[in-house]
Amino acid sequence: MSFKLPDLNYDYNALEPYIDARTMEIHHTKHHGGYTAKLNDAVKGTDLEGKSIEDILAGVSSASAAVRNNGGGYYNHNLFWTVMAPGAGGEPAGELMDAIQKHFGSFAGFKDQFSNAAATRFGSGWAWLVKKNGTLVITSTANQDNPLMDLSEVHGTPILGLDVWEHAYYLKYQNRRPEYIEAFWNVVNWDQVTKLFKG
Ligand code: MN3
Repeated sequence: MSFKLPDLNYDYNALEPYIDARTMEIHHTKHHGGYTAKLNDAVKGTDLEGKSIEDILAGVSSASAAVRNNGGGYYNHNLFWTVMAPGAGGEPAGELMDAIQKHFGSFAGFKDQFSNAAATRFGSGWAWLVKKNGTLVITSTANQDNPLMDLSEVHGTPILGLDVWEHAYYLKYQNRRPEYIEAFWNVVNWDQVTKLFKG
């Protein structure tokens, strides 16, 4: 049993004009594909072989840097592709919206805080909306770390993630990360985020 690069639920051009097809194709096939292959190499022949990615990340502090970086990269992109969809965006409803309003004051307040976490993450990393002990928390991590990792400052279940590595936006937005972040809100798949929130 080895980790497999998942197919996307939509075409590479489906998130245009917000995220361009060329970026999506390279990001999925080369970057995510690379993390997947390197993760398989890194666990091969070790006691991590055959474990779920969640189990590996939960104990990643005692694993190699290759497992941390590529295991994080594998998991993070699996999540990322599913929390975006064509014709999505807008606002969540129901329980998730109630929780967002409760913890962040308003949906606009939540968006501001999340966007700020994404914009101010220095260098490469991710912004996250995390479910933690029945509350919602916004955080960001460096490189391919994530809140499932035992070494993460904020530990919990990520339900929305935004990749702010330059490879995620540079072809279309160059150095304009805030424009990419603003565009992201047009493709957020709130149905999937709600599913993860309830799960
Ligand atoms: Mn990436």
